[in-house]
Amino acid sequence: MTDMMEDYSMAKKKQKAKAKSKPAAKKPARKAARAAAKPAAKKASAKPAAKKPNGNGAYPKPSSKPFGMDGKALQGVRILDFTHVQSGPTCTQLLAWFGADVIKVERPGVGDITRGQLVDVKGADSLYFTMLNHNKRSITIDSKHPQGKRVLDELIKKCDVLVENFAPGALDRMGLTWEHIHKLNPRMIVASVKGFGPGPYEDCKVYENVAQCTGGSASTTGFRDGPPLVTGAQIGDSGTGLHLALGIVTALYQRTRTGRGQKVLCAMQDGVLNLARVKLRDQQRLKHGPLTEYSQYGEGIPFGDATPRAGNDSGGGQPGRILKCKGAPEDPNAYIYFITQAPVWGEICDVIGEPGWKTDPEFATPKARLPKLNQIFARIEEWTMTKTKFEAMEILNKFDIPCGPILSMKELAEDQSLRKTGTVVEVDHPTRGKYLSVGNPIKLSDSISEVKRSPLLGEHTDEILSDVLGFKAAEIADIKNSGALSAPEKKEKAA
Ligand code: CAO
Repeated sequence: MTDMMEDYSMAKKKQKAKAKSKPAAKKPARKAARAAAKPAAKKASAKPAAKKPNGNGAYPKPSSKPFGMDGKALQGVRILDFTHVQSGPTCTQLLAWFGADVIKVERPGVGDITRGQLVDVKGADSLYFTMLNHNKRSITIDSKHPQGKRVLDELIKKCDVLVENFAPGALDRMGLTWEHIHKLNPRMIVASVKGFGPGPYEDCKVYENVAQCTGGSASTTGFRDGPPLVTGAQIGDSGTGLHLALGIVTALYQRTRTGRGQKVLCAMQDGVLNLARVKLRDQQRLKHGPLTEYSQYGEGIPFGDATPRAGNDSGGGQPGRILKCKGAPEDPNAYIYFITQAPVWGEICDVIGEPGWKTDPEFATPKARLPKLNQIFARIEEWTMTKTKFEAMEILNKFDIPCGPILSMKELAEDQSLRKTGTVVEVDHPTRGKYLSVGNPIKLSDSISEVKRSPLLGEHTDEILSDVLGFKAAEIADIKNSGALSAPEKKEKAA
C-alpha cells in the first residue's frame, strides 16, 4: 500500500468510528441542539476561528527548512510508467521531479526507442532519452509474456497511476484493459496521451508535428505569404505531457474524496488547440471586421475566412515585432522582440528620437498607429540596429518598455542565472559523462526538486521485483528463467 492509500484508509476508519460513536439524533433533539448551538456560533463568528482557517485542520507551522527543501510534494505516489518517446515521458518526468516513484516499464533488450535515437556518444543512451527520463527507475518486462503479465498485474496492485502513450489499442492488446486494471486496483488512475480524441482520427498514430498541424498551430504560424510552419517548442509532445500531468494530479486529488481511480485522456490535437486558443479567438473576431493588430491590416491586404498567419506580430492588442539589432543578419540571433505598449508610447518616442510622434495625431493614439505599424517598426529598427540586443534591452528596460532579446540555445546553456535557479542543470551519467538538461521549470516553495540521472535499461529490475513486489530470490530466478524480463536470444544466421 502506498502512503497515499494508507492515509485514505486511515481517514475512512476514523470516519466509521465517528459514525458509530454518535447515533443519529431524533428530529426534535436535533432542533434543540441547533438552538443551543446558535449563540456559540455567533460567538465564534465574532472572533474569527484562529485554528481552522479553511476547514482542513489547525494552522500548519511554517516550514523551518530552506526554500524548496521541505520534503517532496508527490512522495508516496507510485507511477507505473508505460510511456515512450516524448509526450508521455515529459509527463512522468515532471511527476518524478516532484517526488513520485516512477517505475518505467521497458521492452527487454530495446527499451524506449529514444535510447538509441540521435545518438551523439557511442554506446551511451541518447540525450533524447536522458533529458526526458530523469528521476525514474527502469524495469524490463515483456508485457506479452505470461510471466511478464503476472509481474505487471502485481505492479498494478502496488501503483497509484498508470501512464501510457502507446498507439491507440496497444494497451488493450496487451490485455491491460480498463476493466482488467480496475478489477485489480479500483484506485488506479489510468492516464493516456493519444493523437486525437474520439472521432474520425482516433485510431491514428501521431507525432509532434502532426499535432502542431492538426491543432491549429501550423496554420497560424509563419508569414502570411509563406507556407504554414511548425514551431521549435514541442507543444504537441511536451505540451500534452504537461496537460496530462495536471490531469493526473487532479485525479489524485479527487481520489482523496472518492477513493476511486479514473481515466485521464489528453489528445495531442486538443492540447495544441488549447495552447493556440487566442487564434480561435481571432477566428471569431473575423466576423466583425479585420484584425487590426495584424500587419496585414496596415498593409491594406484583405482578410480571408480563417485566422491568417501573422509573422511575428504580437498576439495581444499591443503591437510587437522582431527587429534587427547590431550584428544582424550575419548573426542569426542578433534580434530583439519589441512591443509598442501604449502606456510607454511617450518613452518609446523619446528613446528612438521621434519626440514629435507623442503629440502628432497621426501617431499619438494606438488606433491611429495601427495602419502605420510597418512605418513605425521600420523607424524603431533603425534605432535597434545601432545597439546590440543586450544594450537595447538594458536601455528599454529603464523605461519599462517591454522587450526581449532573441536568445540562442548556446546563450541559454551558458546563462548563469538559469543555472542558479535549477532551470538549466548539469547532470552526470555513468556512460555519457556530464551533460546539460532543463530542470524542473515549476518551482514549489516547500517541495524539493532535485534532478537525478535517467536510469540505464532495466537498471532497477531486481530492486523493483524484491522491494516493491516482495518477490523472494527463488521467485525472481523463476521469472527471469522464463524469459519474461530479457530479450529473446537472437537466432544464429545460417551460414
Ligand atoms: N513488451 C512487449 N511489447 C511492447 C512493450 C513491452 N514492454 N512495450 C511496447 N510494446 C509493443 C506494443 O504492445 C505495441 O505492439 P502491438 O502493435 O502489437 O500492439 C508495439 O510495441 C508498438 O507500440 P506503438 O504502436 O505504441 O509504437 P510505435 O513505435 O509503432 O508508434 C507512436 C509510436 C508514438 C506513433 C504511437 O505510440 C502513438 O501514436 N502514440 C500516441 C500518441 C503519442 O504519444 N505521440 C507522441 C509520441 S512523441 O513524439
